[in-house]
Amino acid sequence: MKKIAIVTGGTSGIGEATAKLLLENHFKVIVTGRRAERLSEFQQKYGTDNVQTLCFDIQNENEVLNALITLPEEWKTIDVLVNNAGLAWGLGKFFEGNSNHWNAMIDTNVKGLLYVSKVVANWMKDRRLGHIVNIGSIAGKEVYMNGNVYCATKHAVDALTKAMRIELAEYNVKVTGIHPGAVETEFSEVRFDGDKERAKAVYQGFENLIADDIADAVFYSVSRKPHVNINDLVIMPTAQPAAGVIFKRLND
Ligand code: NDP
Ligand code: 8X3
Repeated sequence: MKKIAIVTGGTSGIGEATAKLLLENHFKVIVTGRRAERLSEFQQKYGTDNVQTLCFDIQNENEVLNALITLPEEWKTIDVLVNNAGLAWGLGKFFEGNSNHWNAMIDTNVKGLLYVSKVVANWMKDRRLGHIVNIGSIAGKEVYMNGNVYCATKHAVDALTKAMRIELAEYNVKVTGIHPGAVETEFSEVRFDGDKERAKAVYQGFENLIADDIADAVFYSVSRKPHVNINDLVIMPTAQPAAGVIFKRLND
Protein backbone atom coordinates (compact mmCIF):
# COMPACT_ATOMS: atom_id res chain seq x y z
CA MET A 1 0.00 0.00 0.00
CA LYS A 2 1.22 3.49 -0.86
CA LYS A 3 2.21 5.85 1.96
CA ILE A 4 0.55 9.26 2.24
CA ALA A 5 2.44 12.54 2.51
CA ILE A 6 1.22 16.11 2.89
CA VAL A 7 3.47 18.87 1.59
CA THR A 8 2.61 22.45 2.51
CA GLY A 9 3.61 25.08 -0.04
CA GLY A 10 3.63 22.59 -2.89
CA THR A 11 2.78 25.13 -5.59
CA SER A 12 6.42 26.03 -6.30
CA GLY A 13 10.06 25.57 -5.40
CA ILE A 14 11.13 23.08 -2.76
CA GLY A 15 7.59 21.94 -1.94
CA GLU A 16 6.70 21.20 -5.56
CA ALA A 17 9.97 19.31 -6.14
CA THR A 18 9.39 17.31 -2.95
CA ALA A 19 5.81 16.42 -3.89
CA LYS A 20 7.00 15.22 -7.31
CA LEU A 21 9.82 13.12 -5.90
CA LEU A 22 7.53 11.50 -3.34
CA LEU A 23 5.02 10.68 -6.09
CA GLU A 24 7.80 9.11 -8.15
CA ASN A 25 8.62 6.98 -5.11
CA HIS A 26 5.20 5.44 -4.51
CA PHE A 27 3.69 8.00 -2.18
CA LYS A 28 0.25 9.55 -2.53
CA VAL A 29 0.57 13.27 -1.85
CA ILE A 30 -1.66 16.02 -0.48
CA VAL A 31 -0.37 19.30 -1.87
CA THR A 32 -1.30 22.64 -0.29
CA GLY A 33 -0.94 26.31 -1.17
CA ARG A 34 -2.97 29.43 -1.95
CA ARG A 35 -2.66 29.37 -5.75
CA ALA A 36 -5.67 27.27 -6.77
CA GLU A 37 -4.75 27.15 -10.45
CA ARG A 38 -1.33 25.64 -9.76
CA LEU A 39 -2.86 23.10 -7.38
CA SER A 40 -5.38 22.07 -10.00
CA GLU A 41 -2.70 21.76 -12.72
CA PHE A 42 -0.65 19.57 -10.39
CA GLN A 43 -3.61 17.31 -9.64
CA GLN A 44 -4.50 17.03 -13.33
CA LYS A 45 -0.94 16.00 -14.12
CA TYR A 46 -0.68 13.25 -11.49
CA GLY A 47 -4.33 12.19 -11.15
CA THR A 48 -6.87 12.22 -8.32
CA ASP A 49 -5.93 8.70 -7.17
CA ASN A 50 -2.47 9.94 -6.23
CA VAL A 51 -2.95 13.63 -5.48
CA GLN A 52 -5.33 15.56 -3.26
CA THR A 53 -5.06 19.34 -3.08
CA LEU A 54 -6.00 21.74 -0.32
CA CYS A 55 -6.19 25.46 -1.00
CA PHE A 56 -5.75 27.59 2.11
CA ASP A 57 -3.81 30.47 3.60
CA ILE A 58 -1.68 28.86 6.28
CA GLN A 59 -1.71 32.10 8.30
CA ASN A 60 -5.40 31.60 9.08
CA GLU A 61 -6.03 28.86 11.66
CA ASN A 62 -9.70 28.43 10.71
CA GLU A 63 -8.82 28.00 7.04
CA VAL A 64 -6.20 25.40 7.97
CA LEU A 65 -8.58 23.43 10.20
CA ASN A 66 -11.50 23.63 7.76
CA ALA A 67 -9.32 22.43 4.90
CA LEU A 68 -7.74 19.52 6.77
CA ILE A 69 -11.05 18.15 8.04
CA THR A 70 -12.44 18.00 4.49
CA LEU A 71 -9.90 15.33 3.58
CA PRO A 72 -11.52 11.97 2.87
CA GLU A 73 -10.96 9.61 5.85
CA GLU A 74 -8.59 7.39 3.86
CA TRP A 75 -6.35 10.42 3.20
CA LYS A 76 -6.08 11.28 6.91
CA THR A 77 -3.74 8.36 7.59
CA ILE A 78 -0.80 10.63 6.87
CA ASP A 79 2.64 9.04 7.14
CA VAL A 80 4.75 12.10 6.30
CA LEU A 81 4.15 15.82 6.87
CA VAL A 82 6.56 18.18 5.13
CA ASN A 83 6.19 21.63 6.70
CA ASN A 84 7.59 23.66 3.84
CA ALA A 85 5.30 26.68 3.26
CA GLY A 86 7.18 29.83 4.15
CA LEU A 87 8.60 33.10 3.00
CA ALA A 88 10.99 35.94 3.58
CA TRP A 89 9.60 39.40 2.91
CA GLY A 90 12.05 42.30 2.79
CA LEU A 91 15.75 42.56 3.54
CA GLY A 92 16.78 45.51 5.68
CA LYS A 93 17.53 46.83 9.14
CA PHE A 94 14.98 45.88 11.79
CA PHE A 95 14.74 49.51 12.92
CA GLU A 96 13.52 50.42 9.43
CA GLY A 97 11.32 47.33 9.15
CA ASN A 98 7.73 46.98 7.98
CA SER A 99 5.39 45.33 10.49
CA ASN A 100 3.23 43.87 7.68
CA HIS A 101 6.31 41.96 6.54
CA TRP A 102 7.09 40.85 10.09
CA ASN A 103 3.53 39.64 10.69
CA ALA A 104 3.39 37.70 7.42
CA MET A 105 6.69 35.92 8.18
CA ILE A 106 5.79 35.11 11.78
CA ASP A 107 2.22 34.05 10.90
CA THR A 108 3.34 31.86 7.99
CA ASN A 109 6.69 30.40 9.04
CA VAL A 110 5.91 29.85 12.72
CA LYS A 111 2.18 29.96 13.44
CA GLY A 112 1.14 28.33 10.14
CA LEU A 113 3.57 25.48 10.73
CA LEU A 114 2.06 24.99 14.20
CA TYR A 115 -1.57 25.03 12.96
CA VAL A 116 -0.92 22.25 10.43
CA SER A 117 1.37 20.26 12.73
CA LYS A 118 -1.09 20.21 15.63
CA VAL A 119 -3.80 18.53 13.54
CA VAL A 120 -1.55 16.12 11.69
CA ALA A 121 0.55 15.21 14.75
CA ASN A 122 -2.62 14.13 16.55
CA TRP A 123 -3.56 11.85 13.63
CA MET A 124 -0.02 10.39 13.66
CA LYS A 125 -0.04 10.03 17.43
CA ASP A 126 -3.29 8.01 17.29
CA ARG A 127 -1.67 5.63 14.80
CA ARG A 128 1.66 5.53 16.67
CA LEU A 129 3.28 6.20 13.30
CA GLY A 130 4.50 9.19 11.32
CA HIS A 131 7.28 11.52 10.32
CA ILE A 132 7.31 15.33 10.37
CA VAL A 133 9.95 17.11 8.28
CA ASN A 134 10.34 20.82 8.95
CA ILE A 135 12.03 22.95 6.31
CA GLY A 136 14.02 25.44 8.35
CA SER A 137 16.95 27.35 6.89
CA ILE A 138 20.58 28.24 7.47
CA ALA A 139 18.86 31.43 8.65
CA GLY A 140 17.60 29.32 11.56
CA LYS A 141 21.12 28.34 12.55
CA GLU A 142 22.90 31.66 12.01
CA VAL A 143 21.90 35.29 11.61
CA TYR A 144 22.95 37.48 8.69
CA MET A 145 22.91 41.24 8.16
CA ASN A 146 19.38 42.51 7.39
CA GLY A 147 17.82 39.06 7.87
CA ASN A 148 16.52 39.80 11.41
CA VAL A 149 12.85 38.70 11.49
CA TYR A 150 13.19 35.99 8.81
CA CYS A 151 16.14 34.59 10.80
CA ALA A 152 14.09 34.79 14.01
CA THR A 153 11.22 32.79 12.45
CA LYS A 154 13.61 30.12 11.21
CA HIS A 155 15.32 29.95 14.62
CA ALA A 156 11.80 29.35 15.97
CA VAL A 157 11.32 26.53 13.43
CA ASP A 158 14.58 24.98 14.67
CA ALA A 159 13.39 25.20 18.30
CA LEU A 160 9.97 23.77 17.43
CA THR A 161 11.61 20.91 15.53
CA LYS A 162 13.55 19.96 18.67
CA ALA A 163 10.46 20.33 20.86
CA MET A 164 8.31 18.22 18.52
CA ARG A 165 10.98 15.50 18.44
CA ILE A 166 11.04 15.29 22.23
CA GLU A 167 7.26 15.40 22.62
CA LEU A 168 6.42 12.92 19.84
CA ALA A 169 9.11 10.26 20.39
CA GLU A 170 6.94 8.20 22.76
CA TYR A 171 4.31 7.98 19.99
CA ASN A 172 6.80 6.65 17.44
CA VAL A 173 6.62 9.85 15.39
CA LYS A 174 9.95 10.95 13.88
CA VAL A 175 10.86 14.62 13.47
CA THR A 176 13.55 15.93 11.11
CA GLY A 177 14.80 19.46 10.47
CA ILE A 178 16.25 20.31 7.05
CA HIS A 179 18.08 23.63 6.81
CA PRO A 180 19.08 24.81 3.32
CA GLY A 181 21.29 27.68 2.23
CA ALA A 182 20.51 29.54 -1.00
CA VAL A 183 18.14 27.61 -3.28
CA GLU A 184 16.96 29.23 -6.51
CA THR A 185 13.14 29.17 -6.37
CA GLU A 186 10.51 31.91 -6.22
CA PHE A 187 11.85 32.74 -2.73
CA SER A 188 13.82 35.87 -3.68
CA GLU A 189 11.08 37.14 -5.99
CA VAL A 190 8.69 36.98 -3.02
CA ARG A 191 11.28 38.56 -0.73
CA PHE A 192 11.77 41.47 -3.16
CA ASP A 193 8.07 42.05 -3.89
CA GLY A 194 8.12 40.54 -7.39
CA ASP A 195 11.32 42.30 -8.56
CA LYS A 196 12.60 39.57 -10.91
CA GLU A 197 15.88 41.32 -11.80
CA ARG A 198 16.86 41.78 -8.17
CA ALA A 199 15.87 38.19 -7.43
CA LYS A 200 17.91 36.86 -10.36
CA ALA A 201 20.99 38.74 -9.17
CA VAL A 202 20.97 36.81 -5.88
CA TYR A 203 21.86 33.62 -7.74
CA GLN A 204 24.40 35.04 -10.21
CA GLY A 205 28.11 34.23 -10.02
CA PHE A 206 27.92 30.97 -8.06
CA GLU A 207 26.22 27.60 -8.24
CA ASN A 208 23.19 27.81 -5.97
CA LEU A 209 21.23 24.81 -4.73
CA ILE A 210 18.15 23.79 -6.69
CA ALA A 211 14.82 22.62 -5.27
CA ASP A 212 15.59 19.00 -6.27
CA ASP A 213 18.64 19.02 -3.96
CA ILE A 214 16.36 19.62 -0.99
CA ALA A 215 13.65 17.23 -2.20
CA ASP A 216 16.38 14.60 -2.34
CA ALA A 217 17.24 15.25 1.32
CA VAL A 218 13.58 15.05 2.33
CA PHE A 219 13.20 11.72 0.54
CA TYR A 220 16.44 10.41 2.07
CA SER A 221 15.16 11.33 5.54
CA VAL A 222 11.75 9.71 5.14
CA SER A 223 13.08 6.51 3.57
CA ARG A 224 15.38 5.40 6.41
CA LYS A 225 14.65 2.22 8.40
CA PRO A 226 12.02 2.59 11.18
CA HIS A 227 14.65 2.70 13.96
CA VAL A 228 16.73 5.43 12.25
CA ASN A 229 15.84 9.12 12.52
CA ILE A 230 17.69 11.91 10.75
CA ASN A 231 17.49 14.70 13.34
CA ASP A 232 19.01 17.57 11.43
CA LEU A 233 20.53 18.33 8.05
CA VAL A 234 22.20 21.62 7.06
CA ILE A 235 22.64 21.73 3.27
CA MET A 236 24.59 24.55 1.65
CA PRO A 237 25.86 25.51 -1.79
CA THR A 238 29.61 24.85 -1.79
CA ALA A 239 30.17 28.56 -2.47
CA GLN A 240 28.12 29.57 0.60
CA PRO A 241 30.15 28.63 3.68
CA ALA A 242 27.87 30.49 6.10
CA ALA A 243 24.62 32.45 6.18
CA GLY A 244 25.02 35.66 4.20
CA VAL A 245 28.48 34.71 2.88
CA ILE A 246 28.63 33.74 -0.80
CA PHE A 247 31.80 33.61 -2.91
CA LYS A 248 30.82 34.98 -6.31
CA ARG A 249 32.75 35.05 -9.57
CA LEU A 250 30.90 37.79 -11.36
CA ASN A 251 33.16 37.82 -14.46
CA ASP A 252 32.70 34.14 -15.35
P1 NDP B 1 8.81 29.47 -2.98
O1 NDP B 1 8.42 30.91 -2.86
O2 NDP B 1 9.13 28.94 -4.32
O3 NDP B 1 7.68 28.55 -2.33
C1 NDP B 1 7.00 28.92 -1.16
C2 NDP B 1 5.77 28.05 -1.00
O4 NDP B 1 5.12 28.40 0.23
C3 NDP B 1 4.76 28.25 -2.12
O5 NDP B 1 4.23 27.01 -2.51
C4 NDP B 1 3.68 29.10 -1.47
O6 NDP B 1 2.41 28.78 -2.01
C5 NDP B 1 3.76 28.64 0.00
N1 NDP B 1 3.23 29.66 0.89
C6 NDP B 1 3.79 30.86 1.18
N2 NDP B 1 2.98 31.59 1.96
C7 NDP B 1 1.87 30.84 2.16
C8 NDP B 1 0.65 31.03 2.88
N3 NDP B 1 0.39 32.17 3.54
N4 NDP B 1 -0.28 30.05 2.87
C9 NDP B 1 -0.03 28.90 2.20
N5 NDP B 1 1.09 28.64 1.52
C10 NDP B 1 2.03 29.60 1.49
O7 NDP B 1 10.05 29.31 -2.00
P2 NDP B 1 10.92 28.04 -1.55
O8 NDP B 1 10.50 26.81 -2.24
O9 NDP B 1 12.34 28.44 -1.64
O10 NDP B 1 10.54 27.99 -0.01
C11 NDP B 1 10.06 26.84 0.65
C12 NDP B 1 10.59 26.84 2.07
O11 NDP B 1 11.99 26.72 2.06
C13 NDP B 1 10.27 28.11 2.88
O12 NDP B 1 9.91 27.73 4.18
C14 NDP B 1 11.60 28.84 2.88
O13 NDP B 1 11.73 29.67 4.00
C15 NDP B 1 12.56 27.67 2.93
N6 NDP B 1 13.92 27.96 2.50
C16 NDP B 1 14.16 28.46 1.26
C17 NDP B 1 15.47 28.73 0.88
C18 NDP B 1 15.80 29.34 -0.43
O14 NDP B 1 16.94 29.84 -0.56
N7 NDP B 1 14.92 29.32 -1.42
C19 NDP B 1 16.58 28.40 1.77
C20 NDP B 1 16.21 27.90 3.04
C21 NDP B 1 14.93 27.66 3.38
P3 NDP B 1 1.29 29.86 -2.46
O15 NDP B 1 2.00 31.10 -2.88
O16 NDP B 1 0.56 29.16 -3.56
O17 NDP B 1 0.45 30.04 -1.24
C1 8X3 C 1 17.03 31.30 2.89
C2 8X3 C 1 18.47 31.01 3.05
O1 8X3 C 1 20.80 31.97 2.87
O2 8X3 C 1 19.22 32.56 1.12
O3 8X3 C 1 16.32 30.65 3.90
O4 8X3 C 1 18.93 33.48 3.34
S1 8X3 C 1 19.41 32.31 2.58
